[in-house]
Amino acid sequence: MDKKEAVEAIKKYVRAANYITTIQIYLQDNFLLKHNLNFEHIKPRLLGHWGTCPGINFVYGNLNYLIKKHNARILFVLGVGHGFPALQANLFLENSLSKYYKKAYKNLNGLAYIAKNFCWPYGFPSHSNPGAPGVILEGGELGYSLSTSYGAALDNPDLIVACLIGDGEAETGPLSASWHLNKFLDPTKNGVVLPILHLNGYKISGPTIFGRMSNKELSSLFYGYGYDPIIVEGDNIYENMINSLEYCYSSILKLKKSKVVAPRLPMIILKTPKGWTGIKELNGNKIEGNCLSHQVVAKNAKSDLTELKALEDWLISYNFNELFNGKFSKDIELVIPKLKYCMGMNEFVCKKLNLPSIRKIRKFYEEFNKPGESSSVSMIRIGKYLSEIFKLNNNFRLMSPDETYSNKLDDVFKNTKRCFVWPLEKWDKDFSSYGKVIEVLSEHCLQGITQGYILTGRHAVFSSYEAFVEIVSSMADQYEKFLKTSREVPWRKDVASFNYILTSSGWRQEHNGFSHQNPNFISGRLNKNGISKVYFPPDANSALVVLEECLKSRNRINVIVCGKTLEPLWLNLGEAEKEFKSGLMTWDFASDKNPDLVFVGIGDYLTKECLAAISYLKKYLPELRLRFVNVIEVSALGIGENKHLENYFTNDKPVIFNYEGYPHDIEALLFKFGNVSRFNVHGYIEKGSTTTPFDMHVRNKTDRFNLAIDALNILAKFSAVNIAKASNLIRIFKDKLKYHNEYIIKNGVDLPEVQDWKWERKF
Ligand SMILES: Cc1ncc(C[n+]2csc(CCOP(=O)(O)OP(=O)(O)O)c2C)c(N)n1
Repeated sequence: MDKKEAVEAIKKYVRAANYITTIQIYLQDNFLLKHNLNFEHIKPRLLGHWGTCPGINFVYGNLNYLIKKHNARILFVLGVGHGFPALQANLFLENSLSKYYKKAYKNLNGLAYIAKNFCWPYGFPSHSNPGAPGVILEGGELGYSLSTSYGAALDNPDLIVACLIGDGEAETGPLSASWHLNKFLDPTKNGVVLPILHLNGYKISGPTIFGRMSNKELSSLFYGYGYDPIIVEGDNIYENMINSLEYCYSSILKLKKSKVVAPRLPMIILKTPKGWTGIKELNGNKIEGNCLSHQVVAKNAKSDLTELKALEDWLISYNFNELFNGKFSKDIELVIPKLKYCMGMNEFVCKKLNLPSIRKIRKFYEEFNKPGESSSVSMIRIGKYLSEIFKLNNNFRLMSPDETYSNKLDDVFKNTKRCFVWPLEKWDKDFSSYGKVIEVLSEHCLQGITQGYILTGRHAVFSSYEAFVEIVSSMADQYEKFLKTSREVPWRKDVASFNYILTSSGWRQEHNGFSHQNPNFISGRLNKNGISKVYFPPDANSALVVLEECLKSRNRINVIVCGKTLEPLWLNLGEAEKEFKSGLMTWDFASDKNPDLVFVGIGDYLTKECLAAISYLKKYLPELRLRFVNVIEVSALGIGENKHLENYFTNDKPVIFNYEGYPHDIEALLFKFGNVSRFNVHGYIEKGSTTTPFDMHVRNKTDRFNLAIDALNILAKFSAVNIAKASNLIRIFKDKLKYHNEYIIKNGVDLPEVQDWKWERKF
């Protein structure tokens, strides 16, 4: 096919795709317009988005031609998920859709099937989704296409990811930051992302910022980001696009072979009218080339004759019967690649991750004789373990918003580096173009790149400050929806779990204070149903056990919350494994039989305060019977569903929780347990400042003294302790709190009694 023939063939392909897109939005019958269009043929609810679709069809058709010509391997990532009827039209045309939906075979019945079922109850949804072949991004919440694409390209050297970005989408914070991800992919070792910024000029109800920039401004901006931008527009847009894609492809191949610092990869800025080829004008309003074409044009077509006629004329204008007579015309087939190269056929299998054995490698963990007698730092242990994973694998990445050192994971630099393919100074430490750690100060970018990496078959850990991971809460929500829907799609393959490690928690923020205290991400994950698991390993040994299990798990979001300070070890490896299995465990070394009251610790620092409260209470009231339960995994706790929780919490005794996050997380779970008045939950109550570590607990009433006071009040109420005795002791603990306050104001550090506290009690 020469170029002229190719242009004509692609034009026909796009015409067919535009028609198939349109009938999905509007028609429930008469799909080939065999009869004059009447109200009966129109769907009762007109749903979907037209405006972006013709641009998607144009890009898809042109990419198909490129793939066909070069047998290129291209993954298509659609940013504007609301353009799904277009994507679906292309999946239908290339026949990848029928691989999973037998009724969507490429014939008249298939055409009727996809048209009727688009945006139909129990049919196809309005947005790009896991039920569509080749899709790794939902695209409903805009802004994540480019970072997801970079994640897919990482360590996938044979892949080109064509990422179609809406110009409205490009205004979002996450997308704006993602342009810089080209600094982290050396094209000689990774795949390549080809960004296509779709400048149709409009969002929902007004112009886009990019749409009002001059070509010079656009070129300068993207040149500055490190791209080689090509603007595709104008009367000869089809020829222009073929030439531009050809140029991009050859430039990519060249850069993949040449080792250069700061490789300047191509990108396309595509200018097409919004709603291109649709209704030009309706009721005196400009539609094509305006935001009025964003969603459904002529939305009264089921009841208004003028609008029905406008729709009919529009559909007739594609002259679809010339392109399809039960089969598609030869020209169209010439544009479509062999099935195995089609973009909808991209499937990724979860690669094996070799995990070092915690038990075999002594440096990861520590054994001890007595709980609390020795100490360790969870994050350092984790760093050693991750470092070993880097030694054994090439399909693993650590993502960090500039915090690998700060989060004490720098042991990983014994076996890898931070990735950077832009110029480096000789004093820049632990950087190289092949490093497996991605450090960029954008949680959004890291979230997107991790999603893309995992959904294309690899494994990753995202380590963040507890407070600032909240920045990506909404992205994580969307990702969770994607995973949830994927589970309902039988042919979707397993993917590695998305593993977060949250550290620098609100309980140890003496450098920073109030701004750095926020456990809300944890609440968000717990609010979701079942796909997220939140773990609170109480010490370094259990942190390793949890991490290993999370890395083995599939199709989940795992959140591991642990500290980076030197803290007591409570569990040997075997005990940690046992607790992990049940999600919670009574710690015998801190428990009496038939307790009067149960303490429950959730979180490493909170556990320590509980145990300290127990040791104080037992010191003053040795006859008091207490139990300590540690919860390592809240989401699996399933209070109300787990039939055996009374084995831990008794049937009727008071229970005091001391919890890492907002008390409401636990209160909501306890609601189902019945007899809730006996539960009392301490947790983060939004109090903080730049103060001592212990004072952070005191302000939120999660410290040992406030816990002890609470216990005494309750025990007195339950008649387990004599009221006078309880009052007396409460006074002692209140005095301790007063003294603590005076002491820290005078000395700037915590009381020696607090700092030097060690678990010593024998039960
Ligand atoms: C983060 C986010 N904010 C708002 C919306 C609502 N929304 C849906 S489409 C749209 C306009 C998108 O414009 P653009 O990316 O240019 O897409 P196109 O014009 O090609 O349809 C908006 C604001 C959204 N989906 N996601």
